[in-house]
Amino acid sequence: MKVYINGTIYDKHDAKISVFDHGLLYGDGVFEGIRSYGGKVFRLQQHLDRLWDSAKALWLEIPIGKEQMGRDIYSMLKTNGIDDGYVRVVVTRGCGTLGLGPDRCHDPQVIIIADTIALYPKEFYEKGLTIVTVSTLRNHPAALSPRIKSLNYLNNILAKIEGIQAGCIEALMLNHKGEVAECTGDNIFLVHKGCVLTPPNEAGILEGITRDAVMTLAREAGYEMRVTPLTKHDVYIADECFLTGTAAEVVPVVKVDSRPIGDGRPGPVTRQLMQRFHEMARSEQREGPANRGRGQS
Ligand code: PXG
Repeated sequence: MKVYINGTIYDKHDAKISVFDHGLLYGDGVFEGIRSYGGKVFRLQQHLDRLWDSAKALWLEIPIGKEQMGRDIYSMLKTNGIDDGYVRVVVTRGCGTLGLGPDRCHDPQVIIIADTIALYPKEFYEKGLTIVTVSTLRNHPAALSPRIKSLNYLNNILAKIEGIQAGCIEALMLNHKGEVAECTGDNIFLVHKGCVLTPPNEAGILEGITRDAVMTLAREAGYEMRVTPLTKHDVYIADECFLTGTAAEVVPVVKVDSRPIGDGRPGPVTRQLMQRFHEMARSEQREGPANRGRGQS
């Protein structure tokens, strides 16, 4: 496997970054996790836009343009012979002094890793996940906005640890107001009385690209799609619950905090949207996303 660092291609074992890089010293940098289906990168432009927005929020200038980055992502998929896979793009602040100062760093590192992705076991998609609400609150947006996909994921990792200790693969995080925010690496949706519900950006979440795609699909399928603040109460009384994310795609949740959601099995709306998401990924692979109502959220 080959890895890209600043335009140079290295063998996996030779792809190395300095111990003085502020990405390592401070988690100072940004990243994206992107899927490719049949050799076509899913929602490439949206991922690039989010990466550039995250970097801008951190006063970090990405040393190449979006078009170049897009070409380099495709070329790394080709180099590694991957059609259905996962691309991790990382931009670090680069080397500086041992002090915090981002202004002392002048050599940001752009890393592209194109790999295959280990899917969640099939039974999760058939039987649904069990998750718990954890005590670690999602970052306060005024402290470190969850809209920034930064290399500092400790907030999510602390929540994930709580989830693991409770025997769960995902964990539900609330925000500082006690509202439902998102899971550690996935956005959350509920289905209640035929409406599809998901928390708004103001709840302090990553604006997920899978979430955006699924909101479009829910509207296209004729459901009322409500982007609205949600509480644990809404989760407990929901008919269905599911998560969305680049890694997970669309995955049902059947139990939250030991309470069965609905009848405790993946519901019909969830199954329909899972199906439509796979069709969308396959069709965009052929046609591109141009006519699919992007940006409706
Ligand atoms: N919330 C958070 C906090 C995330 O990190 C999502 C929501 C879903 O966003 P997208 O754009 O992917 O629909 C994420 C994304 C991993 C992994 O290795 C996690 C993500 C993406 C890729 C890989 O666990 N999280």
